[in-house]
Parts: sequence; structure tokens; C-alpha cells
Amino acid sequence: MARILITSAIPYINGIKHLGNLVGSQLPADLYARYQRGRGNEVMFLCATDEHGTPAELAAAKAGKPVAEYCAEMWEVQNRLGQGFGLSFDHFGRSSSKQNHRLTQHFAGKLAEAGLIREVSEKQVFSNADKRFLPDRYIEGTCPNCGYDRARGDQCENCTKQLDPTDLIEPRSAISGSTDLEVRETKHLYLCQSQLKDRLDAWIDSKSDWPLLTTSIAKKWLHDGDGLQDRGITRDLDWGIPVKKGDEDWPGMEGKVFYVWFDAPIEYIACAGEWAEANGKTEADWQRWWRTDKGADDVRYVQFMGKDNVPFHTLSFPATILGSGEPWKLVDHLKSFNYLNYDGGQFSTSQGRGVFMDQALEILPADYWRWWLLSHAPESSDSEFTWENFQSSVNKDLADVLGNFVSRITKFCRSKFGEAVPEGGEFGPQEQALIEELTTRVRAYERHMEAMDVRKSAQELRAIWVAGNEYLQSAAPWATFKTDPDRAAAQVRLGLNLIRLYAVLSAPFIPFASARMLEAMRTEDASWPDDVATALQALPPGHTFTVPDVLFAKITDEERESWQARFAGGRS
Ligand code: B3M
Ligand code: ZN
Repeated sequence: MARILITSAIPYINGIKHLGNLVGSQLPADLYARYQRGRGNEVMFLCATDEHGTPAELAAAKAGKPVAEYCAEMWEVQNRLGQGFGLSFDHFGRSSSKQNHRLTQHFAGKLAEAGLIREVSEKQVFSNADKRFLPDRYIEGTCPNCGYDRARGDQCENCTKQLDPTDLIEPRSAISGSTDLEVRETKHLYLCQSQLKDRLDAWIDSKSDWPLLTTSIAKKWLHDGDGLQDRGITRDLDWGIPVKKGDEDWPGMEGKVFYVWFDAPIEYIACAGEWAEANGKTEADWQRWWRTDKGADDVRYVQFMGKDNVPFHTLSFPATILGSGEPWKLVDHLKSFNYLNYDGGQFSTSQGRGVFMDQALEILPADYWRWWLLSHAPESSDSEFTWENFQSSVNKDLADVLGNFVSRITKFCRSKFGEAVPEGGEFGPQEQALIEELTTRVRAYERHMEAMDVRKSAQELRAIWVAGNEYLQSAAPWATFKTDPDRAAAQVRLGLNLIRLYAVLSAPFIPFASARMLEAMRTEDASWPDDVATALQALPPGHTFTVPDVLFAKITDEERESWQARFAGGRS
């Protein structure tokens, strides 16, 4: 039995995620976790909310709530939606947990001991009205280049010129609008990533099986321009993890917190500690996933994320781990995704454009979304959600192929043989041919799943469903029954067993429907079909079942049009 540690990029706390966020990390990670559990492997699947940073503070201010309260509420919301989508995390944690505070401060202490942290004095804009330092992008003013009056301190959106806040004409706070700003001196900690450049380079080179999307991004940051730059890992904010060296205060760093991208990946580890606490487990229980000196040397660690997160996971976080000098687990495989677009444009949280997780579940059950999103995952390039494509995939793949198969065979059996697997008849050449085809396809499906080729896996699964439908169409037990009821009994017995097989194979994609199929077949045997012929005898003659309600309802043109109209204007 293999041991597999899986993390999905942890979603920001500020608001409900859209389907583009979902398909770029949490959903494919869940697919892989469910598949590996289905194969009998030991899985630890971790995710959390990413709760620090200016966006969290501002979202809380907008909601008129203290930031801790806002984060606690939004964690509940994201947790509930994750469950609604069937995301099977072993733990859904919070980057604001006490475990993450402790561990982040611990790593900072170790990095300081190793001489990998230096202090830097900087000049930064302070807003007297807001009583805080302002990050560059929270300073607005007129662009010196094009005159656009809403240019940000880091860049002008209108002419794309890169700016410094001091370049802006009539700068003001983007938070309050106040122009009462001054430049103050402040001290920050920098992680000396440049000193780790050669070790990171060698480590990336050793990953010959990583997707090009992943390694090319890492290599670019390592070598382009002046190469890997040291990074500021502290901020002048109230909300976050206080800067400390382990348990000790850090002189000169009073009132400062760690930068959100320093503590967020450390939460992957801290989350295992939260899992232990929530489940009455010990430190040894979680460390056997994360410490190579405590049993994690045989763990395979896989991360899932959108492409914009790759630099932080291939460079910054490994720099933290390598630099600590402690035997923490490094990622073994990193699966990254392109973007999903929405109906001719981009999904946008700030503009409320696209379909968001809460809205999706109001409209249709999770499996409909899971199937479409995964079978159209933006792997080799960006992909696009359109309502027409969604309707046609759901209606064809789920309703016409899988749903129809289940309904036909169970109803036919009930009408001719009753609600039990019929006796009599042997499998003939036609059944053997089907078993052979399924064997080849199941092995291909396993290969694609192991390789995390999400679209190819979906295609193969669909082909497995189609093979059953085609068999049923040509065997035609409703015709056979009139002349040779024994033969019809064998065909139906195979069909009922196929429902169980489909439930097992499809569970990673459509776990809710899969559970209903097993329930209708009155079995808890979800063992993986290592041998397809044997798997198709799991339900013996005489085994009773029930005819399930419609598994997948078709999406009508009226529904599609009304959703199209409802989502055209963006979220109110
Ligand atoms: N929260 C960005 C994102 O959700 C960020 C990921 C952190 S992973 C440690 O895309
Ligand atoms: Zn401009």
C-alpha cells in the first residue's frame, strides 16, 4: 500500500470561489485523492483557507466586521461549499490556526539561525488617516505617463507602465481616499533565496517528469534577469502572524507580521497538526506524513494549483524548507493548471463574473459540475465554460449514456425477472469481447489517473460507459428474452454487475451518483476491479436491488437560457 500526501492550493478567505478557482486546484486534487483511496492506498488530503494579507483585511472592513470574525464566518461558508461539492479533505484547516502561527515562527527562527534572513530598511508610504502603511497597489493617483487618474502605485492599468508609488501625481489612499500620506522609514526581513539558488536549481533539474508548464516557470524565475531575488517576508499590518524567532521576540520587528505568501504554504504542514488535534491523534501521527526522519520518507507528496501559484511552490516554499536545515518533506510532483474562462471572457471575483460555487449548487447537483469541469480541465491550454457546452456534456455523457444505461437495465430486469440478479445462462463470446474491451480500457484509465491526466481520464471513463451501452444495444435482452430467456438472464446479470463496476470506476468524478448506484445495487463492495471478469460477478444470482430514481436529469433549453440570462450581468 502506497502513502500519498495531497495538498490543494489554499483558497483566499475573501469571498466565495468561482468555478475557475475550483477546477484549478481543489477539484482535481479531490479526483486524485478519491482515486488513490479507491485503489486502497493510504491518503492524506489537506486544504485550508488562506486568511492573511491586505485583501482579507479589506474584505472584512467592507463587510463591516472585525477581521477575525469575518475569517471565521467565511471559513464556515467555504467549508460548507467544499462539502457540497464533495471535496473529501481529511482536514480543511485555517492558515490563522495556532499550529500555523507556531510553525511559521519556527521556520523563521531556523532560517535566521542558518543566516538566511537579513534586515532591510525601506521607505514606505504611510497613511495618517488610515493609520497604516499602504502596500503599493493600495495607493492611487494620476499616471505621469498617460494621465489616467486611477493608476495604482505598482502599475498603470491604462498604459501598463510599471510605477513606483512616488511617481504618482496627487497620490491618495485607495482605502479611504485620503491624500494625507507621508513616506516613512520601516524595517523588514528578507529571505535570502539567492543563497539557495544552486540547491533549488539542482532540485528542479532532478524533476525530469514534471510538466513543462511547471519547470519552465521555475527556471524562468531562477535565471531570467538578475536571477532569483531575495524576498521580503514581513509586512506592516495588524492581521497576520506576529514576527518572532521561534518563541522569542524579534527586536525591531514589533507590531509586524509575516507576509501572507510566507505563512500560506507552511499551512500545508500546520494543517496536518490541526487534523491531529481535531481527530485525537498524536504528533507522531501527523509527522509521519511530513518529516522524512519520522516515517515520511516513503510518502509521495503531490500538489495541485493554478499556474500563477507555481513560482511560490517551486522556489519560495522549497527555499523555506531547504533553508530550515530540517528534514521536512519536499513536493514530489506538482500538477499545475491553466485558466478556465467564462463565456468569452474571464471569470472575475472582483466583477462577479461567472458562476460561483454557491450559485452552482443552487442550480444543479455537484456531480453535474464536477463532470463538466473535470472533463474540460484547462490542462494543456486555457479552456472555456459555455452554457451550450455544459448542457450538451451533461445531457449526452451523464443522462444519455450513464443514466440511461442504469435506468434501462434495472427497469427491464424488474419487469421480466423481478428485483434480483437473474440466474441461468452463461456468458458467451459477446460478453467475453466486452470484458476484454473493458479490461483494456480500465488499465488505460488507471494509467491516466496515475499520471493525473484529468481530461484523458474522463475520456476513458466515458468510453467505458459507452462500451456498456453499445453492448446492451446489440445484445438487446428485450428481444432475446422472447426466444431465449436464459440468455437474456445472463445479459441482464452482466448489465447489473456493470452498474456496480461503473459506480466504483466513476466515484472519483461523480461521487454522489456513484453512491446512489451502489445503494440501488444494495452493495457496499466498492473494491477496485483489478480483474474485470471477476468484478463482473460480484453481484451473484439472487442478489436483490432496487430501481433508482433518475440519476441525471437533462438540462432543457429553457433552463439553459434562463441561467445564461441570470449570469450575464455578473453577481449583485
Ligand atoms: N491563496 C492563491 C490562490 O488561491 C493563494 C494560494 C496559496 S497556496 C499556499 O490562488
Ligand atoms: Zn498610464
